[in-house]
Amino acid sequence: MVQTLQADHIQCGARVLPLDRTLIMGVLNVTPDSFYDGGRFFDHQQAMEHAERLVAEGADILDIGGESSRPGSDPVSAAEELRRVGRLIETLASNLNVPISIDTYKAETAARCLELGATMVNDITGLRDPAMREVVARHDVPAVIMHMQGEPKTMQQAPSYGDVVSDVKDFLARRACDAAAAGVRQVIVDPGIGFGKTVAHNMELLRRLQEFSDLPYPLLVGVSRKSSIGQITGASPDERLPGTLAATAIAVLNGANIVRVHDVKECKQAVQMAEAIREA
Ligand code: HH2
Repeated sequence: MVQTLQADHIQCGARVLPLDRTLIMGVLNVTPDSFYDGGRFFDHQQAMEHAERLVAEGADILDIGGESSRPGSDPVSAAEELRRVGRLIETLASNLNVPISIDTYKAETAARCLELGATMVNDITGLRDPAMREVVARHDVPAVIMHMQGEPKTMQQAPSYGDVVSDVKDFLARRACDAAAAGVRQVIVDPGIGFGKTVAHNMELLRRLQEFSDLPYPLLVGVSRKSSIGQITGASPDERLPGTLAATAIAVLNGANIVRVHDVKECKQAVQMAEAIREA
């Protein structure tokens, strides 16, 4: 089945998430080096408590990552990634009432996490690996196809586009077709703010986000505490909540269906305001 009209819900295992309002994806990184929460939730108990807090604050989905993709970061093995996130995903999936997404581009990691109870895959390489497409199709879970130019290690060296919006859209449409051809039935697309893009590219994507609405897929946007906010305002990652709220609200106003954020409670209020203004 190829999606032709934008879906009105996503189905994560037995859970159905209607898309009649913006969904909030809470971020939890079990890494020593993520740009904002690196090292904070390396301990299992702290990670559990934070996950519970994000859900209590209104997260509709939890996105669990075991490898940082910040610019300049080094990849880790699937074994190390699984060691970081496996037990946590298993515990969260059986104790929390929201879908768990695994933030990985490795088919081996995704397959194991889906067996442990995750019901969504978030792939920053846009399901580039055919083995990943096969895993997602076999488990019949939604997958986030994100756009990135280059690899995290070098992606910020000289990002360049013809027209950033059409280039990113074309990439997402092509990857979504490849995914559908492999049997993936639910695709979510993401322009990949900060992944192989200058500040100007990121701002143009956010300003022209509405142009993504002619792709027949739900749209996810992650701008939370990212370095563009720092470059514009001079704020450190710890100080970027106000910039995050502004950018997240504008993403919602311009059509984002899902926002990926570290600060669920605060972003939920920003999302509610943006939705109310959009619908007024
Ligand atoms: N951003 C990050 C990681 N994964 N996935 C999607 N779909 N969209 C994003 O914008 C996105 C993502 C980077 O943020 P974070 O996970 O907080 O940092 P790190 O990669 O350093 O762990």
